[in-house]
This record gives sequence, structure tokens and C-alpha cells, in this order.
Amino acid sequence: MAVNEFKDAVYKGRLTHAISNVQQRPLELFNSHTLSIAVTGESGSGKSSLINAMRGLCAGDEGAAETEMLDTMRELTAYPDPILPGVTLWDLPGVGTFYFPLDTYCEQLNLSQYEFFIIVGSQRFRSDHARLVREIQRTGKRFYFVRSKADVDLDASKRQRPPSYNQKRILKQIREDCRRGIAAEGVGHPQVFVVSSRETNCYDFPLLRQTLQTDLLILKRHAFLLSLPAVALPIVNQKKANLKGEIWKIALLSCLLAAIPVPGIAFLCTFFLFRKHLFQYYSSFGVDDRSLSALAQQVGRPVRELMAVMTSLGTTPMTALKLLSDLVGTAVMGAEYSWKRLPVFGARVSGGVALVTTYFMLRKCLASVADDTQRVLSKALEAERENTI
Ligand SMILES: Nc1nc2c(ncn2[C@@H]2O[C@H](COP(=O)(O)OP(=O)(O)OP(=O)(O)O)[C@@H](O)[C@H]2O)c(=O)[nH]1
Ligand SMILES: [Mg+2]
Repeated sequence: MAVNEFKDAVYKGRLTHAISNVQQRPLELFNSHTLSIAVTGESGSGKSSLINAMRGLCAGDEGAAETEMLDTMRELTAYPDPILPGVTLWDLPGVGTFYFPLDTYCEQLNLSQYEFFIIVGSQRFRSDHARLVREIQRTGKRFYFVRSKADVDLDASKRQRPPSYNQKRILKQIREDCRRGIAAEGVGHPQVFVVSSRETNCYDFPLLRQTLQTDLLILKRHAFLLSLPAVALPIVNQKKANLKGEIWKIALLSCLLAAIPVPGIAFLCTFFLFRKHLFQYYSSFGVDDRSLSALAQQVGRPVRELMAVMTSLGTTPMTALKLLSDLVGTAVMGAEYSWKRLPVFGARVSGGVALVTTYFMLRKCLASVADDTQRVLSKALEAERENTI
């Protein structure tokens, strides 16, 4: 089971293994996964009609989605795709209505819960389409853009300029307009289909169905990869909690060492104790320099891309070590200064400072390394998703 192996590898700090486990999984094994597709777009653009057409139904048929031109669609409805296994088409309310204004649409409908999107637009590419594209891009998800009601455009054009009427050219112009708008949002290869839900054998409708069928396993794999950071989070947290339980022992040892009445020894002991555990955290979570290089190689990216997301304590373990050891060293040396003049009191202060600083700094350090691990893993998974575009 891929998820269990992934969790196990994350817990053991073997991130390269966690990723390779997913990389080596044959595409066919994703067939049993589900895929929830949100059909979204402006109100009245033909979302429900498209879902009906994809399911081979007409408005009014039993089980068909409601297709009224009323601004009352406030409920989301799920429709299983009759042909594609595990695919659910979600009929979402239109964007930009009184109940679902553009600014709050994505949060209100919690768009992040869907794995793939079909944006339906029935007019020229507009700012609310661009906003949806941006929002979907931000979450690393994919989408198709469906320009609906092609029959209406063609009829209008036929009526306006009958002699120069050219169906192919008009469809191409519509497609290009949408592609340009989407490309302006930074999408590399926009998938645009110009369809009419009333004529499912015409225009790009057959291509839309065929493309979805062809892409299905890749989209399911992509959705699986997107779900993995959330799978890893409780595992990383559990590991952090286990290691946290050990910190008081290290702090106690640091306290005892700091209380040895030899000037300078407290700083040295605390420094090496700290250094030892800090490196242990990095290597036990699998984000030490060597593991990061191996992981970067595994996903085919430069190691600096992974290091760039290790923001909490600096980009390398050495930077983090320096920062923290300086702080601890300064505190312990300050305590030693008072100890030289008043040995008994000074030793206690020195030990106390070492205890408190070691305890809190190691906790902070552990939390930072755990956060970095989560970020590094997400970045590596993102790279892996991009590798399969
Ligand atoms: N001519 C034509 N009309 C369409 C097409 N698709 C939808 N319509 C019509 O457009 C109107 C709105 O269609 P719906 O499918 O209800 O649109 P919607 O996006 O689901 O609307 P809301 O849920 O209210 O946002 C209905 O009257 C449909 O019959 C199409 O491809 N061609
Ligand atoms: Mg609808």
C-alpha cells in the first residue's frame, strides 16, 4: 500500500525513499483512486448543462442536473461520471452572484477540497475566469477551460455575416481568445475546449471526453501527489512530539556540565551538546545536507531549490548551528562571569541558564526542523508533479 510505505519512510527520515516509492508506482495502480472534479465558472455559463451532457442526459431527464436561468443555485451536487471510474463531477454554484461574489467564492466553496477543475465560460475570457485560474494555479491543481454555448456564437455569426461565415475560423478565434487569457496567467499549455452541450457530437465536445479519459490516470496520480503533504503532516508531528519528550534529559545534562567550576568548559560542553543534537534532528528528519542532495537528485532539481524553502533557521544546518550556539554561548558565558566572582552562586546560575536555554532552544530548533521537513517534502512532491505534466 503506497500510503503506508510513504508514511513509514517519512517517519524514518528517508524522504528519498518516500518519493521513489511513489515514482515507481505503476500508473495503472492509480485506477482505483477517486477524482473529484469541480465544474465551476460564471453563473448561467452552462455548468449544469455540461455535466448533463457529459453524463449523456438532457435537461429534465431523471437524475439530470437542474438547468434553470435562475440565480437560486446555492447547493453543490455530486454526480458520478457514468464512464470514468471513480470520477465525481461536482456542480458548483456560479461565481459572481449575490450569494457567491467573486471575492469570497473560493473560500465559501472551499475550492481546495477538489482535485481537478473544469472552468466553464460562455463569453469572452474575463477577469473572473482569470481569478479562478489564478486560484487553481496557486494550489498546484490543474484544470480544463470549457468555452460553452458554441452553437449560440455560431448562430449569431451566421446571422450577422452570412457570405463570409466560416465555422472553423470562428471556433479557432474563440479557442485562441481563451488560450491567450489563460496563458496571460502563466499557464504553460492551456487545455481549452469549445463545446455546445446541445450538440455533443460537434465541435470539441468529443475531444473533451476523450482527453479526460486519456488524462485520467495522470490526473489521479497528480491528485494523489497533492494529497501527500497532508498525509505526511501528522507523521512529522508525531516524530517531533517523540523527540520533544527527550529534550529535558539533554537540558539536564547541559545544566550539569555547565555547573562544572572550570572556566570555559560550560560553553564548550553546551556548544558540543547542542551541535550534536541539532545535527541529529536534521539527519533524523532527512533534511541534512547529504539527504537534501539525494532528494534533489531524485526529483531532478537543483539542491538549492529545496534549501530555499528551509526558511526557519537559515538555509543550512551550519547557519542554524551558528545562530543558536552563539545565543547559548553568550548566555552561558554571561553566567560564568558571575560564577567567577561568586563560585557557588555562579555555578548555579550557569547551570540554570544552560538548562533553560538548552531546553527552549532545542525545542524551537526541533519545531523548526520539523517545519522545514514538511516544506522540503512539499517542494519535492511539487517537483515530482511538474515532472509528469
Ligand atoms: N444554446 C445553448 N444553451 C445552453 C448551453 N448550455 C447551457 N445552455 C443554457 O444556458 C442556461 C443556463 O444553463 P445552466 O446549465 O443552468 O447554467 P449554469 O452555469 O449551471 O447556471 P447556474 O447554476 O445558475 O450558475 C440554460 O437555459 C441552458 O439551457 C449550450 O451549450 N447551448
Ligand atoms: Mg447550474
